[in-house]
Amino acid sequence: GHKSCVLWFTGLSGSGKSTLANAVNQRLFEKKLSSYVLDGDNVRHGLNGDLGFSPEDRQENIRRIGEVSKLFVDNGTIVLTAFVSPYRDDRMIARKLVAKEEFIEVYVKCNLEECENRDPKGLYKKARNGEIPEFTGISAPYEEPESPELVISSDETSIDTSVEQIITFLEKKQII
Ligand code: GGZ
Repeated sequence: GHKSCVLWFTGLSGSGKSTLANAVNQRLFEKKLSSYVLDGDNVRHGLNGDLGFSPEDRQENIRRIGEVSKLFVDNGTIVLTAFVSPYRDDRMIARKLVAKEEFIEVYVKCNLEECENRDPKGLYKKARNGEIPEFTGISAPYEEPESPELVISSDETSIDTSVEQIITFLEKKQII
């Protein structure tokens, strides 16, 4: 058996949150553990399709994701969320919805220059051209976590090593 928890990935667009969350999810699946990834692909298009990127909409985005995460935790699932979640207060709202030991904030730390170089969807380029307003890191803030449970420096660490770091943390905390 295992305990359920929320692995809350936060970081800039292009920092590697979804990639890492999906890689950890795969490892948990191989261990026959129940887990699920929430990210922009399955949440922003559906449940939160009515929300944009103003500070108010981002807060509502994160609040709903926090509530959905709580439902998954109630179900005994390890939930991995991959959202920019740039505001400290909003992450705190999500944190407070579950028990203290059930919320694991994972800061996927990657310098802006590297994210901008990667620019997998060409969004930074558009943001620089003024085509996307309020773009995190360019024209909207990213508030770094002050005391995340885990920091992954994705510009210095391979995905495999990062996955190991997270799995080892979960084992140490006797979640898995
Ligand atoms: C930041 C934006 C924006 C703006 C569209 N600012 O690399 P991506 O594409 O896949 O990740 C980004 C994603 C951010 O959505 P989140 O739900 O994670 O944001 S938040 O937690 O702040 O609510 C990016 C894309 O959507 N995107 N416009 N203005 N990212």
